[in-house]
Amino acid sequence: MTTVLVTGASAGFGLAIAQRFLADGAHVIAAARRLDRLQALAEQHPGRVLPLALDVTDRPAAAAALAALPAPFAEVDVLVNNAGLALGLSPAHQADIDDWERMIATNCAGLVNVTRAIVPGMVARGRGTVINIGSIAGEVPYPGGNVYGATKAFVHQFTHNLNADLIGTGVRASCVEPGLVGGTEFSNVRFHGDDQKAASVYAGTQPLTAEDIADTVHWLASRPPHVTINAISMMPNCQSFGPLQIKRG
Ligand code: NDP
Ligand code: 8X3
Repeated sequence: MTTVLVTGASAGFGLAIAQRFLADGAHVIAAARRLDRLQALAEQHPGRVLPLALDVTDRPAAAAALAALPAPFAEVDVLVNNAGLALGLSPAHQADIDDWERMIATNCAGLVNVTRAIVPGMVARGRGTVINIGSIAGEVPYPGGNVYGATKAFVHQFTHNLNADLIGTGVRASCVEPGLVGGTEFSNVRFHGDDQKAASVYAGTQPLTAEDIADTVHWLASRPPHVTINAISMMPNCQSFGPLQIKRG
């Protein structure tokens, strides 16, 4: 039986990813700060979900909780580092530095905290898949993307460097880098609860869905053990790249 740890499983991609693996019969450790939501998921799948109250930015607490996983959840086969957020869309010279600090703490330090706690067990068992949720923002700069994009570039490069270290261990890492995805709390969080501004991001578009991301993550985890997919970049058809900017005069 496969055991999957999903961070940020209380909403959006993380919830869809947990549900996708549960549909396949897996055991899922559903981790996030909002425990009530995780408990609701656990009630729908008796005995197969471990709801885990986890703030990925709290390294000592995260390390303790992940070192004490009970059977049958103790041996993680698939780690999905999904917990993350964007905060604000202001230009760098006007952005809130507290927002910057929280993005770095969550998207970079938090992801590293969980990875460092889980990967040694995978190496000892000689098998495991780490799937990190990056973003198109880690590849393509856009105005206001500043620190958010930089944190996702970190996720991209950390994934590749993990594979450099893990060669020959049976453990592999992948980075999924989506563009516009609707139906999650991402933009509500980015705009600090401004629902109207959040909804305007998706107006007139057909964005990707959390289920599209969950399918991709599930596909990655189900590749044969000799296959490593380093990264997947994905966007809806309604999104593409723009030109570089030139300021004249
Ligand atoms: P949501 O806001 O819907 O979900 C984010 C999840 O992360 C929540 O479950 C939240 O749970 C959890 N989380 C946030 N901070 C912490 C923390 N400190 N510790 C533990 N869990 C935390 O966003 P999405 O599902 O849209 O985004 C998921 C990931 O995908 C993020 O990394 C995001 O950057 C990335 N992404 C999103 C895209 C999009 O357009 N939606 C596109 C590309 C990438 P709780 O609050 O309960 O702790
Ligand atoms: C989320 C995608 O383009 O809003 O990572 O940064 S974008």
